[in-house]
Amino acid sequence: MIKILHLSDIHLGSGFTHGRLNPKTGLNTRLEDFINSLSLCIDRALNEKVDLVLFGGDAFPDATPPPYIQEAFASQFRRLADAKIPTVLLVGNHDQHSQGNGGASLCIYRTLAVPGFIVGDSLKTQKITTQNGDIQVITLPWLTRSTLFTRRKTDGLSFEEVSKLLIESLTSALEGEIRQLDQNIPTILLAHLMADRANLGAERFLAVGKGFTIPLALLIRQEFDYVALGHVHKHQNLNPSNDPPIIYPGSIERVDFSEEKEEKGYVLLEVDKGVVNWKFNVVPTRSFCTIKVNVSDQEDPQAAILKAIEKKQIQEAVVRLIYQIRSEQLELIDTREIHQALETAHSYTIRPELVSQLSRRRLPELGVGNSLDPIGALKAYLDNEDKLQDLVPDMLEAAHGLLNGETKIQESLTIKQTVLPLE
Ligand SMILES: [Mn+2]
Repeated sequence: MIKILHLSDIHLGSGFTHGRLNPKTGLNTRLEDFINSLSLCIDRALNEKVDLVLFGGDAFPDATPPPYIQEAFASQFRRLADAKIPTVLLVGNHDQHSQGNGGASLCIYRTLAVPGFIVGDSLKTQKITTQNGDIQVITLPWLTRSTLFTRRKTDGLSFEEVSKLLIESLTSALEGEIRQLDQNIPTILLAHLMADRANLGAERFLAVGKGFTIPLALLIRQEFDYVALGHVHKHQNLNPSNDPPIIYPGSIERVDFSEEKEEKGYVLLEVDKGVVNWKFNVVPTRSFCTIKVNVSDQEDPQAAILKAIEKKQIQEAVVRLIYQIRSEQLELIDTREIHQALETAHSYTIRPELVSQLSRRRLPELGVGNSLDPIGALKAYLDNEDKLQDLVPDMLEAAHGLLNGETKIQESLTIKQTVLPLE
């Protein structure tokens, strides 16, 4: 069996706003967190003596990371080169220049001819010899319209038309690769893409512009023993019947709060022609913690906020406190005390949200998609207003009268003057 470590979406150098400067190193603590996670992945590859490492793309937030971040990435991957572990670095959307030209941040590894390193920046089948036998890896980097066509072919076409052309073009190009595969050795497709059944993580906010969605049917091929994906930050297997497994390992660290509840890690797998075993491995990462509390109906909003903070494990976590409050309650808030309560967090933000007194409760019966006649709407309103219960028969009668064009409604209206409470 050939043993492989599959990781993806490193995004080294992102999320600095959630960190702080480490005075000892001069580095942002979130960069240190990301480097730590990456080094745990590389440690595992070395300890397991894997035969191959597959990186699914998105090394950095963009194609031109500052040199010290490039260096941090390189010094981790160098450990694989030193141990003579073949490594494939796939190009993700964040690694490409947004204009499609100018190469990718990872191409330097090919230029330098790092032994055993392959950069996947085009659709190509790579035959790799490992200490436990040969394997073929088809690399499929992030596709843009310029990857598969000349500009003229797509000029004037809508996004949907371009998308359809691209899928057609990709289908035949992939078919071409599949036909020339060696039938006797295991095959892996390594691709950076958005599959049409993927459960989105943060990537939907990070991507610049709209990308192409690839139909799952294109990936479920009996010729593949394992499909190693990158792009979506939430770990998942898109093909639970595992024929083949279609795996997003997800990002190795939390890029933002949308990944608060996700476990982060990498996949270890063993593969042979027609046989595959894989397992997701969790990397311990810094926790993110959202504290959201509505204190607008609290007599002591300060106490309610402090209590909400107390309930959470905020030690060394990246914390965001969001509290909803009425403007006249603001003077009851002692921000100094809240800062103190959050002191043990790694970093935190505080966001008060003003609740307008005029904002009304929303009735689900009156929501979008429900159509009610005026009487139905009035009934729904009255059902939810306890204070008006005594008036219900009169008001309904008056409403019926109004709708029927009657003018004799004076009597019932006079009552309202005295009783209608306005909130
Ligand atoms: Mn991506």
